[in-house]
Amino acid sequence: MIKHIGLTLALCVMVMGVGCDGVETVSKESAAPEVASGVVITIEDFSFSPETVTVSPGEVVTVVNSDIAGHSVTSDSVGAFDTNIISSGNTVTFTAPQEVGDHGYHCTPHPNMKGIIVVK
Ligand SMILES: [Cu+2]
Repeated sequence: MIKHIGLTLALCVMVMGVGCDGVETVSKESAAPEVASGVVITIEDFSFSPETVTVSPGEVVTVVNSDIAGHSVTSDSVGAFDTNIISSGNTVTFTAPQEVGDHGYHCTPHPNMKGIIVVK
């Protein structure tokens, strides 16, 4: 199940260059896996690096999964943002919330993995 979702996501990113609306990918405009100069969160050794990032409202955040396992960046507040499972070695983007403040997030399969998106 989890592997299947990851594969589907990977295929969508590679083939279509856009997010999969069906699996609730937040970014709808530019999900191309290009590591821009913007904010990048790297996942390694079952943790987010850096754990706290500061962004502008609606800024695109790139997530690079350099770990051996699949992980997600999922807002603690349900529905704010969710990358779904990012397979090992994959890169995705999502759009930060418009709402100013601290937005905690976690990894769905590993709830002990936590981070904060600070929007200001
Ligand atoms: Cu994880």
